[in-house]
Amino acid sequence: MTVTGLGYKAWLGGGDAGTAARLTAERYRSWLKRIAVTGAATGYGPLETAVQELVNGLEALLGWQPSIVAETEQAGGCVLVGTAGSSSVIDEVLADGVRAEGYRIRTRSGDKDQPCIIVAGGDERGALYGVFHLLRLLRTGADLASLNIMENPACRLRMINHWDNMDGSIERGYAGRSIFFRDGEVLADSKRITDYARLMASVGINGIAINNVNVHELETLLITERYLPQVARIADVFRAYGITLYLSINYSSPMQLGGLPTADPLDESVRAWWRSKMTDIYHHIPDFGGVVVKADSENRPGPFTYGRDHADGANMLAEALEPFGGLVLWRCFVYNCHQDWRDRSTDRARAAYDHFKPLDGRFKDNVILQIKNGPMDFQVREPVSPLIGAMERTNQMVEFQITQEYTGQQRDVCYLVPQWKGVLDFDTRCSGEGSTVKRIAAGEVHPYRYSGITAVTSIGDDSNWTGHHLAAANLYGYGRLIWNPELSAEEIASEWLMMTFGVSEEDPAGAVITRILHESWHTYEHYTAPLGVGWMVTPHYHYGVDVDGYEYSKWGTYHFADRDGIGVDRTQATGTGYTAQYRPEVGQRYEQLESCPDELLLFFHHVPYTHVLKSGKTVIQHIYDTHFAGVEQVEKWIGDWRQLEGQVDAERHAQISERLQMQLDNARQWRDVINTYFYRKSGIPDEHGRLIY
Ligand code: GCV
Repeated sequence: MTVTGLGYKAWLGGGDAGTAARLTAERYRSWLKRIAVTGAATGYGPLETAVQELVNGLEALLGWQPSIVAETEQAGGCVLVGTAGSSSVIDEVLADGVRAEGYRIRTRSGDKDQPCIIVAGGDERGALYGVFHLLRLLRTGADLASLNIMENPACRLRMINHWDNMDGSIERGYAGRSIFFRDGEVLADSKRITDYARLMASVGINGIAINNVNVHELETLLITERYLPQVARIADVFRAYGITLYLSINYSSPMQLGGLPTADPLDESVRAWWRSKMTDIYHHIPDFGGVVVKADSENRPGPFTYGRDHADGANMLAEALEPFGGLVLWRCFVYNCHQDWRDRSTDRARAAYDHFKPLDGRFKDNVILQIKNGPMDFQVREPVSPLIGAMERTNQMVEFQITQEYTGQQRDVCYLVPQWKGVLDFDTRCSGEGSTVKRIAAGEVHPYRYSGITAVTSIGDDSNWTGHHLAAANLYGYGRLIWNPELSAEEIASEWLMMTFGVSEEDPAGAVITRILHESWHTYEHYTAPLGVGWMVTPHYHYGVDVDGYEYSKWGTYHFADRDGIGVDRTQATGTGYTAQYRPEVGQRYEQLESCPDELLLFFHHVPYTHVLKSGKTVIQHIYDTHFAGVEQVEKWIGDWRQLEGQVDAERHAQISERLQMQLDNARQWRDVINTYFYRKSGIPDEHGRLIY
């Protein structure tokens, strides 16, 4: 398996050849000849890493190795990197406003010919993020003459979840095998882990859970002496990049590992077992972040077995972690996965809110509920989960999915940043107007002790990390967006493009890539499941079309299409009552057909095929039109991409061509199956007489 190439360098070097050709190195030489460092040596690492990254980055971009000088010698032509309290120069630059993990970058123009750039971190992580920012400025060709940038991360917890198993497989992974595990062993010495940590730190990620939330037999052992020493070595690598390591745990570990007859959270022997287990873990990893828990969900063990609830379960772990400052990230993806489609009173969308809302105030303050962005499961279009912001006295974090489980599996392009932005900008009204998801995640709406955002990652050991080269835009974009939710999807794409391909949107190649990215989410939505209904995918695999694949199964994911109409009635008036889980201002918008947005119509309402949308089209004509349009869009991309042969490096050009072709096959199949299915169900022909099989 090759681990070189431009895809491997991703946004930290993939575009450097192009960028270096554009940069006039001389222009930068006067600023970047030397590096001085000042900061408390904590042994923690990120400050040392920051300097190393700067040295390497300058060498790659500008072709020279800056010398490292002591701060006292620091004069012009120098980058001074330091942390709060380490020198008067740094403290003066930090002044007010820079918080933990934040930074300020300022050009000091004292000596005109030999100016100096100061990167002042609120702490070591802040200094590292500041250095990555400076390198980003270079990679995007910015002028350094009068920098005065202050950044603080919006959220405290900025995490990544891996769904990696110890045999090396990745649940919902589409880019090769795990970089952490292989054949039951931990790959503690792999250089890839360092390279991965670099990529993640460069976009501000500060916590990573390395194993799947479905914790199987072998993974249960990760918290034992057999594996903890190796896991600790991964934690060492992460630490140098300011990343805290977390593990997913098996709720029934006291039985499986400890030989206890029960895992009842109120049983004193179980509580003692966890306390002692946490002591062991912290012995190996003194800054262990804590545990991610999927309990009583999709057949995983949990407190329900003992007649206890989620608060009992989470609090028991929280108590054991508390002395060490560890956290419990308790997932809210809990629903009845043994449903009967004929029973219309059970609605999977209601489950998270129904389970957790009544428990508000009962969780300890080192428990954080981890809530998927939508009430179902990462569909191409879903409303925002009504649980987000609904619990005032319980810490929360939002969970996104970068891995494209339901959005094309990194064979189809689907730039997800616009989708995530829609979620973050959504006003829940939970505490009056302006209670947006991004403010809730930032802990600004309710006084959460901990809050933030996490996401299931998309990487594996493929040489380009994400399978599809363009899928790396999602990984980059996720980090940038949760650091600063005010960035636009366009700004993020533009940075990524320049850093990864060394071109801007002005270049022909950049223009095509940008257009494909920005059109991709809607295109994917167009040729797949219409108007928010979701789920018409091949069961289990979740790629490719199967309209009724889940329709009569136990998973609670129905579209209820019949000869008269389609959609799920989730209204209070006649349906499952799900709309009542939102604040009235929001719920009423969805409840009423007139105000429900078209793109979510079938999520909330069952309507006849002849129902007229706000767009003026009938539902059935919308289905036909979008499915034809989606395929045409992909055909257009293929034509545009072909024109770029010779303008994008051959390896990336060929791979993207190949994937676009797969996408076209997928889109055509979806179009034909969906259109035929609904033509047969409704008996209504396409107004434009196009070919429907
Ligand atoms: C890790 C969906 C996915 C599962 C995943 C689960 C979860 O059901 O298909 O692969 O399990 O979500 O988020 O726990």
